[in-house]
Amino acid sequence: MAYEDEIEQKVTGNTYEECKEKLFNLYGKDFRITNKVVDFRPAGLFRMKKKPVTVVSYVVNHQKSYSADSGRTYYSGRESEEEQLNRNREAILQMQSSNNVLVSKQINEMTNSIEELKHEMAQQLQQLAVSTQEKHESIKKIEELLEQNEFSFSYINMIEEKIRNEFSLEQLDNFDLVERRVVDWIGESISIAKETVFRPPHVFIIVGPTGVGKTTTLVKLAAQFVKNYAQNHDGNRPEICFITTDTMRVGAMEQLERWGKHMGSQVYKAEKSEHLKTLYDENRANKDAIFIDTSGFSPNDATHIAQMKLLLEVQGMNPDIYLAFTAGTKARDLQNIMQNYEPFGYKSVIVTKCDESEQFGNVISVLNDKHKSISYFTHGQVASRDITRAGVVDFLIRLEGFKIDRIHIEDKFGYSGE
Ligand SMILES: Nc1nc2c(ncn2[C@@H]2O[C@H](COP(=O)(O)OP(=O)(O)O)[C@@H](O)[C@H]2O)c(=O)[nH]1
Ligand SMILES: [Mg+2]
Repeated sequence: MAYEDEIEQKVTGNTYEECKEKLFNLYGKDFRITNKVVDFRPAGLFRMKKKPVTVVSYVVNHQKSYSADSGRTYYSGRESEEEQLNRNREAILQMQSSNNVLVSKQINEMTNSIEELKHEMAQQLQQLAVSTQEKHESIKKIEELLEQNEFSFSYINMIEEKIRNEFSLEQLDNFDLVERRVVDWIGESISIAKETVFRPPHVFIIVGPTGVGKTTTLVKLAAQFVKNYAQNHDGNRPEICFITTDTMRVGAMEQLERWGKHMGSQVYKAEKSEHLKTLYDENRANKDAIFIDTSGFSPNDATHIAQMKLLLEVQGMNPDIYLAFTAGTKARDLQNIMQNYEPFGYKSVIVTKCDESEQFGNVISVLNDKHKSISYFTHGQVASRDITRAGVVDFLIRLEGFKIDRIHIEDKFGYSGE
């Protein structure tokens, strides 16, 4: 209720709280609410609904007045109606302008968020475009050819990367050019072992998993040695012998003895490192070459592998150690074999049973990955014939589906014996 000398005024809002806030913004605490009613107004698009409106009546404490620009100033006496109206108008303007600042700040923040979102979405779209980007036809074709040849996933990636780095989009359209270059890269990725210098007694050792053809290959190496020696020594035969350290396999000794007899060479058996040392010492002075056979183990049989490594350690023997594995072994298994036979310090590998395989991408990929070189291929069961010194061209001419320019690769990588 207002007293006689007081002027009752009204303020409206959606809620009572809103009205009080409006009054607080205008007068601080210097007002007194005299009445409060809730009214209903038509609202909505067609003004069908009625919306509640709170009407608050109030009086202002007249000791004080409010100036729009300087906040509170003391005022004595009653202000005229016009002054009061002006004051209220100024206050409302001030409130509006502070509201405007707030609203524009919020708009700015929203604009920034929208910009950030736009930027983020553009980035995501770009990434999506790259990941789903259609590969160039030539790259796709090369990828298919490499897969067909059983190259490993990482080898194929390496070649793709090289293609992207080396060729312009225009050059990529020329598939023959890309194909020719890829064949060159494959050739360059193959490392061929250098022939070792002949130092009698030259000791050959082949290690590797069971059944890969170690014994057969050792005999082939011996046969080849005899043949080459005779060619270089006026038809004279070299003095050679075999030593088997294979105590695991039934008939291992007999298998070798058969060959020894055939070649007119002695065959010895060594079960321990001391035996091997004694045999080596007895034969070193009068043999041109000594061929040592080993037992095969599963590549995961670390204990036996370590035992055999100890057995083969003979001071001063300085053998040529080869790791043998079959051409048809999966790339992942080859990785495992090469890793587990690493303790022998093999210089190069012999890829056996190439006659039973069509693709060699697995071998090329793993040798490249492990930085190992290859010395021989074997390709059959005939000891006097089925072994060849490895050459890059031998691998390249066996690439399936690739167009091979034989003259170009022979000029680039050297003549192949085949
Ligand atoms: N097709 C084919 N068979 C081979 C080759 N080398 C060895 N073998 C055969 O593979 C089998 C196991 O050979 P072996 O020398 O006893 O293997 P080891 O257990 O590693 O000593 C034998 O039947 C051999 O005749 C090859 O190059 N091609
Ligand atoms: Mg054997």
